[in-house]
Amino acid sequence: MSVLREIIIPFIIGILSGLATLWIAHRVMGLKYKFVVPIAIIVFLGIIVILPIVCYNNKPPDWDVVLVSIPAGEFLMGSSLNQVKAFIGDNPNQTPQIFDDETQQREIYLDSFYISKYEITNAHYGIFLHAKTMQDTPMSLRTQGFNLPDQPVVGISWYDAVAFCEWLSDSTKEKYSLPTEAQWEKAARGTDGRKYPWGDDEPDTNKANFQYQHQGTLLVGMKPGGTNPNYGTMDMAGNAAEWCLDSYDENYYKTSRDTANPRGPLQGERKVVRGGSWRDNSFSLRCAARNSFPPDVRRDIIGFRIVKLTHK
Ligand SMILES: [Ca+2]
Repeated sequence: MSVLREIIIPFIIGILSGLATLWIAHRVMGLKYKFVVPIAIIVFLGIIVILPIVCYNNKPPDWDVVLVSIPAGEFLMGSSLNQVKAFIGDNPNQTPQIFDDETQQREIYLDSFYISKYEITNAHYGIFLHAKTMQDTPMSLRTQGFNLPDQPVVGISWYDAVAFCEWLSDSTKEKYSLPTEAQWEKAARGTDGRKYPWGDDEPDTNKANFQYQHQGTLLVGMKPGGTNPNYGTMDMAGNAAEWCLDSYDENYYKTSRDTANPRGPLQGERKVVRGGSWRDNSFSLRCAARNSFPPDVRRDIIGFRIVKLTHK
């Protein structure tokens, strides 16, 4: 909250407007004080209440989030059994069961949408905090090593991320949201069911911030080798893991019959988190890998990105 612009400036303008009203009504129009004073008070109160709402709260933010377009059409969602066999290979630590929630693979249609090219940053979240004074300051804005403006915001709950999208929608009169699990997966892997955003090669230091390569997040967009070549999305693998809109159901990929714009279960104790983080190994960075957390947790590994819907 800005005391200057939401209290002091409206107060000064209110006083001046009230005095001007008093002077015009009494000296110019010749009205008696018993009529003029209540009018001046009403003008003063109206200014200090209405001015912050009209001039500030509904003002679209100074917004620089880069959005990329994801065209309408089908994509391969989930992992096929052949892919799972290939993933396991000769690794004795991996069994088919650990891939259970991401099989089976199916073709899914999505309407077109926009998604943020990068994770939402501390700078973006700071604009939101400035407007929404009841929101808690997240861990990444309080902690050295995480608090640069262009690092992703982390340490925010699913509810915080949803509140951010609702505020942005109100401010811009556009429809913003967290990505559904299907939107996130298509934006990460394109249409051909690849393993990682860039293809099937294993991640390295040019492609992703992962597996404690750094002791925290990096500025967004620092891993050009990890760019999705179809859409230009970056950091879909690693850096901050990302909240999705959907509730998590471990059987959803097996049981769902939705083949167009799936939304996941409406109820659930956990929300989907995708993409892996700076702490995770390559297993969690795969585009089809599914993770989940209770919606109220705030972890230093979880941030989010946003989608803008092209239809209301
Ligand atoms: Ca990420």
